Amino acid sequence: IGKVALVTGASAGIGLQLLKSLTNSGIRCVGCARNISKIEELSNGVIAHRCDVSNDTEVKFMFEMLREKLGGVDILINNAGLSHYSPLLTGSTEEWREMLQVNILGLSICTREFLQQLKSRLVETGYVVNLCSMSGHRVLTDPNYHFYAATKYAVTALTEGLRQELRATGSGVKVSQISPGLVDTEFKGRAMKDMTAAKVYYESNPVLTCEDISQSVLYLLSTPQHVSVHDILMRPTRELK
Ligand code: NJP
Repeated sequence: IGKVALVTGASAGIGLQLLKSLTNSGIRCVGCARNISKIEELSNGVIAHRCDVSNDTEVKFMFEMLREKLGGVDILINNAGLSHYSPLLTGSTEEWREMLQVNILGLSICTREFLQQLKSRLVETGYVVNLCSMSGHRVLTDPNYHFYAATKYAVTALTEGLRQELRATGSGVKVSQISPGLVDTEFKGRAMKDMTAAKVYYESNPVLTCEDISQSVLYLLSTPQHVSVHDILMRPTRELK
């Protein structure tokens, strides 16, 4: 399906791995993030583009630039996301706002602009993959991440909502989400600092790797047009809850 993929939040962790795996599979990749030096270091033809996904103007400009440079984008991987240690009783409004702006608004802005450029190219197929989370399906036992979980519950709603809107308009664009438990990235490192009990558990049990996630994305992209996978929910095998 398609030839050009845009991976958001591609300067670290899962996004950076996605750029490597998708490129190895013959897909032309663009990686965006606010700091693009790690993307620029990849020597595999990936295009690096500086963009804050929560900024409407920057996202619109990115899609215009990609239309001019590459003819457009066929696959959007909404991977950019963040969490703050920010309990509901004492957390800061600024941290909640940032999670809302990136995890929900950024994903929605990128999706809208992606679909509009497909429409303007008269392309009827394409793929949107949203990076959701295990925490978008069940309330975490760690109260410090309830606001983050709320943003990922929103991603679950947006994935299904988008599927329904696309089907209602007769579009052939597919949409899926991936909902992982803990993945070994800098994100995990930051989370572990704040979760003493979980830290002990995860230090002695393997968590998911970025390759596990990129393999799942490649599987989604390999499905035939008549198959719609809604969600890949994946945990480390030894995860307790
Ligand atoms: O995160 P990390 P992961 N505009 O921190 C970028 C979900 N997930 O790879 O802008 C554009 O290593 C940031 O780049 P920069 C998680 O919720 C993870 O682990 O330069 N980009 C960086 O490239 C997220 O949706 C786990 O700072 C922005 C990237 O996002 C996705 O997986 C578990 C941005 C974050 O890299 C990737 O997470 C789970 C902005 N405004 C779900 N703000 C896990 N790791 O355990 C941030 O269930 N970025």
